[in-house]
Amino acid sequence: MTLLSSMLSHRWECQILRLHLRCLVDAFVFLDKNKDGHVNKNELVEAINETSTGERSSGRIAMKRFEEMDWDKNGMVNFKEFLFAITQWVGIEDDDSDGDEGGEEEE
Ligand SMILES: [Ca+2]
Ligand SMILES: [Ca+2]
Repeated sequence: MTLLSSMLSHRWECQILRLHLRCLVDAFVFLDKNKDGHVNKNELVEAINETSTGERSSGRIAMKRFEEMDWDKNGMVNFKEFLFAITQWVGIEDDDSDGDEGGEEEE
């Protein structure tokens, strides 16, 4: 019984995760206008123009977001960078665990 319920909840989590992933993939595909697997600034601006109602600030915010996403600063955001940035913003991984032990950075 407990096994079953944990299995069910695990399945449920997978389902949610899959939904999230799907959303993220959809979002990325939406941004990647020429479908080369990277989102550049122009594509981001284009996407913003499509979605926003012509507010100037949204473009600036988008640029800031872009800089945040583009970890290796090559002017393009690939899906990995995109995914990583989203998880950072949403805080999927370690949300406020106190203590400063986790200062590892992989390079
Ligand atoms: Ca592209
Ligand atoms: Ca990049």
